[in-house]
Amino acid sequence: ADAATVPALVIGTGYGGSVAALRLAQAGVDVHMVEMGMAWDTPGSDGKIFANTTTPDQRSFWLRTRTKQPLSNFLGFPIDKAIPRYTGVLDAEEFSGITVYQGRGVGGGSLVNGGMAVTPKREYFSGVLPTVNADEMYNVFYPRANAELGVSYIDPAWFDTTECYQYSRVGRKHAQRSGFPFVYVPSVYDWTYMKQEAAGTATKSALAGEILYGNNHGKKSLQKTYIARIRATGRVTISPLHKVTSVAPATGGGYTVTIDQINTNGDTVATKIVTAAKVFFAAGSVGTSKLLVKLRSTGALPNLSAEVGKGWGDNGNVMCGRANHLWDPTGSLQSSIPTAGIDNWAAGGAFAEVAPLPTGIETFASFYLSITKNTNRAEFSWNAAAGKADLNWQTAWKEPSITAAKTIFDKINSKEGTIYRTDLFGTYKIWGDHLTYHPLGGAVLNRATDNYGRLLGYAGLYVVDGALIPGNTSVNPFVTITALAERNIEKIIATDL
Ligand code: FAE
Repeated sequence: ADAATVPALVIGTGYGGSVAALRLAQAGVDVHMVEMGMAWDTPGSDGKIFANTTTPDQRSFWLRTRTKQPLSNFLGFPIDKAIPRYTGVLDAEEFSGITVYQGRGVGGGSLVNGGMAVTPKREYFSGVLPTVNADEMYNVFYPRANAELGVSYIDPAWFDTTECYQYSRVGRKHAQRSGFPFVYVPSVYDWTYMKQEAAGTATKSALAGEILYGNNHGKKSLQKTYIARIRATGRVTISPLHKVTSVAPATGGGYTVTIDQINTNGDTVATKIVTAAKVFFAAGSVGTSKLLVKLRSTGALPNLSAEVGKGWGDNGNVMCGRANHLWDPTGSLQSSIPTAGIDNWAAGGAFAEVAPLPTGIETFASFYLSITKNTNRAEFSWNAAAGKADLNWQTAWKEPSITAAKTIFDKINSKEGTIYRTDLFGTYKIWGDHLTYHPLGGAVLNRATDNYGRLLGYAGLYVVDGALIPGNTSVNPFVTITALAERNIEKIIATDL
């Protein structure tokens, strides 16, 4: 392959990568973005780009022959099914003690996520990013991130009346009767569009159960925000179905980046070499950490800090369901976009989102994703024999998360005279403690990098994604990932170009 040369190469097209690419391009730098997933710009034979949660198909999962749905069971029955192996949009990446769900494609996690766009409470920020100036974040970078991402709140009057949030109103009632603060959760969903879905004047997306495998309408994924503006600069090339496998110092300066082009079976069809003056790691917490521990151990970047790979956390994610009384239905029509939560962070270390179960039938279930204070941290290491990176997280490390979540749900159950559902994650299993949607850390700010994401040991290499955040954000992470990337790239453009 002939070696092309670019001033800046960005690995990954999620939040961190999109912020970096946009700001570099606006500063006059030509950027090449490399993305292992698909472009997600072409409809399939059903006329839709993304598959529905109720009918997963090859588009739904990254290189699996069987679905691996976060809720593996319903009414005790396993619901996973065979699908063709394909470069689908949701990766359920299995490590020894945890399955880490991640988005794959141009837009990264924004393609699959729930769109909950939460800025942490300022009083908790020093616990999230202790070395970052909070005044700057809350005066400049959080507002910038919220504006660029298109974050807004649901109209409370509509929330109070619409059929599709009955499940959330049941959640509010139960929270308040037990004395817990109920809060609205901001979102990047287009609320005007959702109202049109409810009125029957627009094609349904949130109201048709679209989530996890992509939203065909309504959700402002990065494709509609940062990436649209990236394209408008005319300075950025995006290469989907290209996976970075190595980065090493180039003779004469800069870095040699090795890239495998893959087909939709995941097979390598070509290997390309690009020389880049600067390389931005934005492959997500897991992707960036795996790549960096490999490069440190295999001799490509031996001077990377011993901190690389450390400080990984699951944002304390744990799921559970409660069985409601027959007189307390949650509704057969449930918007797939959560917009409400129960805040018991101060007293119990848990923030629980009232999540939908968009099955299309009445389930009499309330379902919750809790974000909890869990201080357990895992480490990535290179397994030379297997030729892959391992993560040493243990399932038992979720115990503090379950304890924190119980401060909310044991109390609600006792007040309401209800019980936990035991049919959602297996047979007689209450807690969804086997997974996370929120991987964070592995190249922690001011430890593996300097205080702006410059990798120690190598000038011109940067981390700009969720790998910088030490394991927990107290709320859903993408607004913080975006705001931190805005802060860091502003400094890097001012001082390193
Ligand atoms: P990310 O968005 O993961 O982007 C990394 C990109 O790099 C991906 O597109 C990868 O395919 C690509 N990549 C990886 N390795 C390579 C390689 N070697 N070569 C080329 N490309 C590569 O990273 N967060 C919230 O704040 N609110 C929510 O409601 C929410 N819901 C979620 C629901 C689900 C089901 C999931 C999975 C996540 C959810 N998240 C949510 C988490 C959020 O999407 C995640 O924190 C961010 O997407 C992480 O952003 P990064 O920029 O770190």
